[in-house]
Amino acid sequence: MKSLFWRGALAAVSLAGAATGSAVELLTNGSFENNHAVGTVYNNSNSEFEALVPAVYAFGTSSEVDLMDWADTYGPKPSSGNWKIALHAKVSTPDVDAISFDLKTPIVGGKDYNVSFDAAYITAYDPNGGPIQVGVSNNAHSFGTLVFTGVPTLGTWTTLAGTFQAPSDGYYLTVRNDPGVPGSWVHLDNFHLSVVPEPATLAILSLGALLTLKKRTAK
Ligand SMILES: [Ca+2]
Ligand SMILES: [Ca+2]
Repeated sequence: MKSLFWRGALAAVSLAGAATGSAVELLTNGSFENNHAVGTVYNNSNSEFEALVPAVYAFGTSSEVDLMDWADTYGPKPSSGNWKIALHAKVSTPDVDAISFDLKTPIVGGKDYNVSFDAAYITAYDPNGGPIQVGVSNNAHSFGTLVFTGVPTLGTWTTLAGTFQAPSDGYYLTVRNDPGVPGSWVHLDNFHLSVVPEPATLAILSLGALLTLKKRTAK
């Protein structure tokens, strides 16, 4: 009985380890490293951007997404790898840039997800540093439902991260400037999305059940 107990306990502990271990990345090109550019290309139209960066789409009405490499002198160097992007909320119109990411597996409504990315805003041309909004969508070219908002810092990277419960199933994670804050040039890199691991408490509960079982059998 003892060996069976310890085998069960070990299984429960390894289950807990699996639950709290490294999360599976759902984005295929969240750092923009997979692209066909040879150097910085500013102000790509949505279709130009999509031709340059596989598995990432563009659909904002600003339609001028910047793809920048390590040699670019605006803002901080890419926070991951050699490439970053920048999204622009125009100064005098409500036009914003927007992108969406392909997912390895679709988002499942009701499940909890962790999202994180690095953001910095630059005042070279625009005064503001408006928030960046993240959504879940079934359409690569529409924002879908807002699930997270993060506020960038001036000139240096800050990691913006949060957890959200998916409002519905979704095939794309979407990103845009907050349309309510015009005049913002926000640099972005290092996007990650993963399912929040099942609570380790499940494993702890099963360990507790085994301990109770052991007490009973010991009597
Ligand atoms: Ca990158
Ligand atoms: Ca631009």
